[in-house]
Amino acid sequence: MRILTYLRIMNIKNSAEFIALENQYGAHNYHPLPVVLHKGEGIFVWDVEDKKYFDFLSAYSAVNQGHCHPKIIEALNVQSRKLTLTSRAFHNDQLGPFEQYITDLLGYDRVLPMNTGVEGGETAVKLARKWGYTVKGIPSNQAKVIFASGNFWGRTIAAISTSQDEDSYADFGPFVPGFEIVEYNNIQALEQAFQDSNVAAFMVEPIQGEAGVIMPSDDYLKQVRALCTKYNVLWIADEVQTGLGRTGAMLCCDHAQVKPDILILGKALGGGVFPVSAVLASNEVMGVLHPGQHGSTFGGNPLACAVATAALKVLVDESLPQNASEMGELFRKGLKEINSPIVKTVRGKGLLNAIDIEPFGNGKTAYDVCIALKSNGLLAKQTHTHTIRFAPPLTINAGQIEEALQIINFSILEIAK
Ligand code: IF1
Repeated sequence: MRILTYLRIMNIKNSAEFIALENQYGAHNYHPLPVVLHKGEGIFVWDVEDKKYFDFLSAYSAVNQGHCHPKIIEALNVQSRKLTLTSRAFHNDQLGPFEQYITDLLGYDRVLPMNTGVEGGETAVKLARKWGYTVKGIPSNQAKVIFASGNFWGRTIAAISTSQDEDSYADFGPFVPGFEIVEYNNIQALEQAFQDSNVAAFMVEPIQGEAGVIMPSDDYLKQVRALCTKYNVLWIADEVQTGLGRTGAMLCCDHAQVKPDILILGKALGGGVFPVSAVLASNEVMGVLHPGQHGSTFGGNPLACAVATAALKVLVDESLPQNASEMGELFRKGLKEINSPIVKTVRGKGLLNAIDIEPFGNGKTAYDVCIALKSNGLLAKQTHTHTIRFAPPLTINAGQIEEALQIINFSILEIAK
């Protein structure tokens, strides 16, 4: 029976059959676009019928360096033949050099490697609480962490405890206490919340991704920095999505020339290969953790360290933050030239961009635009009903931007008919 099933799977060739398998045997926790991919190279992916697409999602910014970047795959191959996992019960010869490289590159004293982005967030919250008790002097179990409205930082119980999106949190309670929400981009509300001396930290994305590429006012991050310093509150920046070149600087916070106390990275740190996340902080903050108080079986494994080091070096060696900045300008200029009343707004920074679509008279939504884009050879994903995110790999060049703009232009005009 098992062999028969195997043969059946081996014989399956077309997209519809792969989709049917997922529908029958998988959990229905996603609603993907109906495309089945089997190959990726640079900014392109191919479906099982070998149709080629521009990838304008980049696995939610996890593939900033482009699909199967040769240097990252080389690092993966070389290390995977030598040593892949030791656990942190022993040292390995990849962890130290990775830690040195990433802290030097980003200007932090110490790093704590984890795996997924949400584990990075959990780590940051634990660090902040412990710092709150052992350094700031918050009474036991009274620490508060403040989050911005519209935040998204993953799917764990702690992460959904700060969510205001019903799909994310409904029917998953009870939730983690000690969290509070203040309005994003509202500095007065933040200062109000900081009046409570039990506040240990404020966690915020410099640009909110899932919320729809929502950018704060120009001085917001500078003011957040100043307020956190004034009230002795740790500022945690969730740069899981915005970090590592995506917005046209190595970190999105670099645009405002401010440095968070705790920095969370994920996604592109794994070079599009597998999950690697990291939390960076000062000696004072990271120093609150002692052996046995936090960790993970896979965090800091030699394969991850080799891949992450290669992933960072590609960003630096190929000046991808700079390219993202230039290509982003070009791309938004082109989007703004699309001559259609249904494109309501164009916004973004670097290659993290979005457009809002005017609700159609014909009942069509951003999802329908994504379907049209797909049939014309470009993959993008809607967020909420009327927003489409455009975030290609940072290796894209000007000619490819122009070509992609033509597809977007054509698809929007087509669907608005
Ligand atoms: C899903 C969106 C993106 C993140 C920020 C932490 C995490 C994420 C700022 C957690 C993850 C994801 C997860 C993915 C969809 C996705 C997403 F559509 F929800 F909005 F990227 F834009 N902080 N974002 O954006 O990282 O644990 O997943 O590694 O399906 O949940 P993770």
